[in-house]
Amino acid sequence: MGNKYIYIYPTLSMIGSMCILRNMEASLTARDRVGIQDFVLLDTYTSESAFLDNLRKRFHENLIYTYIGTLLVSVNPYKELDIYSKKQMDTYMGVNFFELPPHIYALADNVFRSMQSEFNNHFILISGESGAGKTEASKKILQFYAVSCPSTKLLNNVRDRLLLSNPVLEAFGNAKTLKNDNSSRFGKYMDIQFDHQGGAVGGHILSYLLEKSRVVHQNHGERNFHIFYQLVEGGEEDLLRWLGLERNCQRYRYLVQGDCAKVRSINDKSDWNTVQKALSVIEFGESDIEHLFGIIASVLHLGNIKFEADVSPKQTADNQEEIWCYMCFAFVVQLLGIPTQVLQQGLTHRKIEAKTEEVFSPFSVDHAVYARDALAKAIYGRTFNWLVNKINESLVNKDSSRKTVIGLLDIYGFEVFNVNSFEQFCINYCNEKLQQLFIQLTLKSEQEEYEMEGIEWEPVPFFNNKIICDLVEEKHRGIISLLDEECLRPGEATDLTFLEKMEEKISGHPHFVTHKLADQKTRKTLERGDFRLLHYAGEVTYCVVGFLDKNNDLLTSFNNLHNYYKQTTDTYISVTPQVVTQFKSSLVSLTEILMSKEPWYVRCIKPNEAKQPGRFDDVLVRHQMKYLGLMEHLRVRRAGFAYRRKYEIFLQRYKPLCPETWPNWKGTAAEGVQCLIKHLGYKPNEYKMGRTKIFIRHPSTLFATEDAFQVCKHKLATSIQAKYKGY
Ligand code: AD9
Ligand code: MG
Repeated sequence: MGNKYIYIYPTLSMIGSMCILRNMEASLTARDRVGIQDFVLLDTYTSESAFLDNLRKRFHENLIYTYIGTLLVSVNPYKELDIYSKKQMDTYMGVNFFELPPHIYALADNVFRSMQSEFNNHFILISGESGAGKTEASKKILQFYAVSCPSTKLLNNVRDRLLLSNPVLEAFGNAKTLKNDNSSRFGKYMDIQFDHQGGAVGGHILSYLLEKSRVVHQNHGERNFHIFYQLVEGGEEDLLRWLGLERNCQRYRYLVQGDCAKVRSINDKSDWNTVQKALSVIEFGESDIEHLFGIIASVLHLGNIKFEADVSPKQTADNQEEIWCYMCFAFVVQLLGIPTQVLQQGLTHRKIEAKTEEVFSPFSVDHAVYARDALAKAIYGRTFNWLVNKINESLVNKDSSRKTVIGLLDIYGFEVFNVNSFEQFCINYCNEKLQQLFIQLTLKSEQEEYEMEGIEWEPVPFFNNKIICDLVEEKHRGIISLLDEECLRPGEATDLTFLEKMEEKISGHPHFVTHKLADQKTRKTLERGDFRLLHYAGEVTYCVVGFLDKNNDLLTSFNNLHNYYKQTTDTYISVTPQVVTQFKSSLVSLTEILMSKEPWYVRCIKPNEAKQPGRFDDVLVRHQMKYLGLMEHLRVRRAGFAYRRKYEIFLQRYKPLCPETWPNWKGTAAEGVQCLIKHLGYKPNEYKMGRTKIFIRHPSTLFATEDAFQVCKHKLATSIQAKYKGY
């Protein structure tokens, strides 16, 4: 049995032989059916239609993931796929990125191994519009780390807290919107800290601009934050009694504005149980939990307080409705621990500080409602911040040894509704900033890679959305500055004066449209109180009503309310007031945090607006491909070379194709690759040898090599079988 394994060493020219052709045809047919798993290898890579075809083909085969190099494109399947099991995780652990079909686990694993080998910090930016699957993707990544990282009792503790912070934050920060039944109404950046051995030893969460206005108002078909419904539906009898709540969402004004307290895809009762378990694991003591829900209940009670024209609440109630209102008021007093007198006056009067005395002037009914809602929003917003801090405390790693981190960024996606307000303005501005970061980092890193490897490249033209970021945030001239200026003129400025100011200062900007210019720039008319921004992801018309109020910290305009806020000893809500326009600076610091780390991207795509499986809307997807910059990213990746791989990895895979490199190559990996490709007959203009990597210009060269490898592998397996048959 001294025979060597019998198989051929094919060269590229031999690929024309019938046998290999048949194999190529087989793999081409497969490629035809399931598409190509890396867009970089598309022959017609500049064609949007080819890109779309590939994405659609794969989607219909339940292949929701596709690469553009190391960027992962994910299409929301809107159904459970059997691809997230422990077995699947094991399959992807420690395997080279391109060896298995594209998967979010492959990306997670690759990031983890890069961090381990380079001992540096990384982040994964997950983007896409509302409902595209960002939050699900970030959970899948976290779950992968939870399973794949080393485990000890101590580490399991951290792992459980990291995982369970999700249901808690989602309960308090997510809500059903028209776009998504579990829409994130806050931005989240989470650092997972790893020790030298790769164990997850801690974490930290930064939250961004919670959409507080949802607490008091929801559009038709939308809900308040999940936690309110969970409490009313799932809270234990004793707890509800103590909080003075009825088990009926219809009884609470803040829960029924959108007229859809019940949602088919959501089980509030079982979600309540999940949140309770999670809170106990994240070290929330009993008194913390009681207090937390005391505040949540007080918000519900606040919403039911009504006001009459004589403004001050009456001392006696004469019908069921009024009794109910009085009870709610009494529960707010009790649960928040604010004296009756202070709360009553705070909700109904403005305090005017005269020289020697304090004068209280009564609010109109509208004003009182406004003050009530302002208080509810402020309480909820501060409670949310407290919750994030509390989770962070439980994730702190006390060991001071050096750690590396993987950051996960899951921020609300680009949003366009029929009516768009300040919230959408902030969310869409945030998405502009992230797109800007993506542009800087992808172009920068690509350029750096070519430079580092000593390879010449041609820059690719692309739309740089910096112009829109500047329009929003530029000092003195930008929309945020103009808004801030108006907010500093209380009594004089209104939403309309803000609009006029924008018309005066920025109407010449190519991405800004007011009703005067609507026909010329976008050929669509606008209402008087609207302005339109031409975002990188599409046009959005904003209704200016409420911009000033929402940008101000509402509570400060009611100074006596503000004062008792400060008076209250309740540590859960007496945190320094936060101004909404701080968002801008928090985004700037987020950008700095991210710029210091190695970037990875998941681009999520929503296949249809109906949230249904199996439906792939070409127009909708094409639009997302465009604004997510996928074609541009692909062009940049392909600008010079379709494929690049470290010498070691390339050699390891393809060395059976050459007698000199198989089974072992004695020289350096670069020399081995040189020898291998010479044998395969690569032409000089088809490839470049960088310092650490080989760069291949056209995908067809790589396909041919890969197909040859498959034939070779098959022959090798057959010859081994033949060998052992002899025994
Ligand atoms: V928003 O900007 O927070 O409004 P996301 O986060 O992009 O949005 P999310 O991850 O919440 O969207 O996904 C929306 C819904 O799509 C989920 O609730 C799931 O029902 C569905 N989804 C998303 N990704 C997957 C998946 N990989 N497998 C199955 C999925 N269903
Ligand atoms: Mg989300």
